Amino acid sequence: MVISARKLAKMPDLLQIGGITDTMQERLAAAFTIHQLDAFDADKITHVVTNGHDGVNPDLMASLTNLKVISGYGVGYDAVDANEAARRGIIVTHTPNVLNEEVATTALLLMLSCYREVLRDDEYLRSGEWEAKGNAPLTRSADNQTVGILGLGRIGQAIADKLAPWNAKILYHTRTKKVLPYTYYDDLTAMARDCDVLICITPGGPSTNKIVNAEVMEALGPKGTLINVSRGSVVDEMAMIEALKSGKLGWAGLDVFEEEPKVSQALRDLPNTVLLPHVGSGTMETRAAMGALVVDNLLQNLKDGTVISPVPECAGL
Ligand code: A2R
Repeated sequence: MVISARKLAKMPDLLQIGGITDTMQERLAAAFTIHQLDAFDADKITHVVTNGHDGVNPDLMASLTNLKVISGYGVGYDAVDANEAARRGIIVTHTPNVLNEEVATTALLLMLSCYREVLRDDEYLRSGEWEAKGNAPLTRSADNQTVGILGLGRIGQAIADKLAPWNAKILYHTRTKKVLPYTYYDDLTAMARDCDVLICITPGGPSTNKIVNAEVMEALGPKGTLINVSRGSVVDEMAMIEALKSGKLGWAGLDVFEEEPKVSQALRDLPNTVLLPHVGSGTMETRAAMGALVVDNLLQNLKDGTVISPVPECAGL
């Protein structure tokens, strides 16, 4: 199809921050003129596509005087100041729900890998130790554990559901008690003391910054397992490394880190960790669903000024 220069000139201007998939690119290119960060006219940009890691920094947001929508690829939006966006009349969107099951699977994958020492035993076989030394050392059973979930929202509830076949007893800590058949703790340290596994799945940002601190990790204890599939900022990483080194904390399964993609050598050197490169939602199926929602939000906004999945701060716009 030949698109006339006149039609191209009329297409609204979209600023792309970070990578997008080919399918997203194709759908967006049919409706927008797409600009990259190294060459764009700030006054022309009406829409932005970004991701949970890059977001939109405050200076950039302030410079985009005609911005209407920031469409984010991911459920977490702590890299965008959503309150400031709402104040400026900019709608921020994200991709809730479509990734619940995948991130929950990642949490289970990390928990089971810690309990059953999957990495150690894989290495035991590959290195020839099985043949040389005989059977691998025994591991711990992941059945019948008490699991504390920090943040029992959409994903937290999917994690609780997925734990049912392991006969887990579910505890949770949130700021407000939910109407759910699980045991509520208004104190995170008290919950950590009472559980075998602590799974973090709150949003990032100031209210959760380092709430999993040394005290919480010591309460979880030498036999305890910490799983983080939320944001690196939720856990005090230095304190975690010390606790894992000294044996005050037993194991950690981590998908997120304080300074991604940099991961401290100290953490990499620890044998009692399972580390993933932030792939909680990273399957082809789930990323396709997230990408579709990112584009649908932008296209719907072009059509009628609304969006499908605004973040709560922008829901009234
Ligand atoms: O505190 P509440 O009652 O608003 O419950 C929310 C909880 N939460 C917190 N819990 C303890 N201390 C806090 N400061 C705090 N802030 C929020 O986290 C709620 O139960 C949960 C968040 O649930 P949703 O909003 O449904 O988020 P979703 O889709 O489960 O995703 C959670 C996060 C994302 O923001 C990404 O950072 C990550 O998972 O992928």
